[in-house]
Amino acid sequence: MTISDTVISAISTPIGTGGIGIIRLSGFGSVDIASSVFSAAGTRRAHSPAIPQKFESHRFYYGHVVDPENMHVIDEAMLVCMMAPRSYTREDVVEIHIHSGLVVLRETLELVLRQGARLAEPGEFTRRAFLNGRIDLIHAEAVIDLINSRSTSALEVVRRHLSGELSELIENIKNNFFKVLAIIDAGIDFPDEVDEVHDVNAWVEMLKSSVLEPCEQLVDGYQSGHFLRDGLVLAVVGKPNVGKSSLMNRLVGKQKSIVTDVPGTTRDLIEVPVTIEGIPIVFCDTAGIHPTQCPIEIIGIQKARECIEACDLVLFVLDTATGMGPEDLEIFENVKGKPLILVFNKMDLVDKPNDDPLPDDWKGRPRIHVSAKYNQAIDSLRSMVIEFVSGNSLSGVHDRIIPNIRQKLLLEKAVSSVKRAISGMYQKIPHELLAIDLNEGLNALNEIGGNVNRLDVLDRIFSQFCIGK
Ligand SMILES: Nc1nc2c(ncn2[C@@H]2O[C@H](COP(=O)(O)OP(=O)(O)O)[C@@H](O)[C@H]2O)c(=O)[nH]1
Ligand SMILES: [Mg+2]
Repeated sequence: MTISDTVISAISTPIGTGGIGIIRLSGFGSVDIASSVFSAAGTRRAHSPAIPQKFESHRFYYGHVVDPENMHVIDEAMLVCMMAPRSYTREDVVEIHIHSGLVVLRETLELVLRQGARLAEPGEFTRRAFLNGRIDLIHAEAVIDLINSRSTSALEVVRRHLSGELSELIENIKNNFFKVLAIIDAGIDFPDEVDEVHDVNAWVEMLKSSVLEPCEQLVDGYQSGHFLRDGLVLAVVGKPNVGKSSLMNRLVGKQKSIVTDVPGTTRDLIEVPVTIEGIPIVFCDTAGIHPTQCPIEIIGIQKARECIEACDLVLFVLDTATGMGPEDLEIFENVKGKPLILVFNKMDLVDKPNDDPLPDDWKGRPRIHVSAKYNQAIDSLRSMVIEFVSGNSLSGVHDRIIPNIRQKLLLEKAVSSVKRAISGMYQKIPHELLAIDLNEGLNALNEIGGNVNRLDVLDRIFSQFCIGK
């Protein structure tokens, strides 16, 4: 059962120096194409390309990649065929393992393309696996995450998705949903036998506990834990010259941002991804926020505001020496809706950090005095960041399923449809109208697992892959 008769091919290993590189082919006819450029050792084919070869499925053959036009040997190789449906794509798949030099890899790929294969698009192998029903969309997305995982905690999350736990959970919720829908449908078809939604409370209870709450828990899982997978985005924010760039450089352990005593040095957003204690964190150094006429700074400040909007945690940097000013108060208005740590920098300039009372709405925020320049209390600040992540998500990462953003949006859609249906039940709206809301919720859940009719959605998902996967 193939979706397409075209054979696709790509280099499936990263380009660079390494022991081996793999060219992968998938589709009906891939064995013939591979066979035309490969000669198994110890056979007479090495001298005559016309002699046919047979390969057993799932068995490695040693031989050479040979250009059939001139019998020129390109490299030593191992070849393995995985015949449909026992393969990654459920189609006939062939892998040719050769040395990983870019030249031999390209030459071999070129040969394969000349023999009739087409260059695979990013994610096309996995897309075929999905379209051939070998994996659902949740699994396909977990493969992307696995490839992109930058930390052990992210990997842990992904493993659970790969093992099908999220798919199972969604299936369960859907089954519960079906039960409720079946009864409501019965109400539509046989209105006399099912005397309306008799016990509204019982139905609401059932919808709440078996559909609404599990969906909401998954949405919560995203809110509090998505940065385990996507990385925590941390914005370093403050007015010019308070030491934001110095602080970021300290935290990431590299001189990534330019530091000078000229206010307005950082004009662009500078993003540095690092992994701290297994957690991926993207530090963003931002332009100092203040009133300015400079057009470059204005763009930088706009980017800083967007970064604040999108980030998970703000380090709001203040100058201990000069104290809090009206500009700081104004910046606070921009960041107060976010989880934040107040970082009083330049503590080296004062004998004793001043303990002036903070404005009321600043109170209760975690705060710390540091010196970015002299590396004082930076480790404590780093611990506060880790603590923030831990408090939010690390506890129980092993028994947590964390959906991705696409899945979360669909879960939210399901939640709001079910809520609408519940309020409709209380208002005793007609069954037909209830069924519309419930069906909408069910469709959203279906879409999570891959019941997606829209090509653009699939294109977007699979384009996140690299070529060769
Ligand atoms: N004394 C002292 N100076 C600092 C400290 N952190 C930064 N600076 C200085 O403050 C100036 C502005 O620093 P920078 O990191 O560029 O600030 P930004 O504009 O907020 O990014 C530079 O001259 C830094 O050397 C600190 O902890 N103590
Ligand atoms: Mg700066």
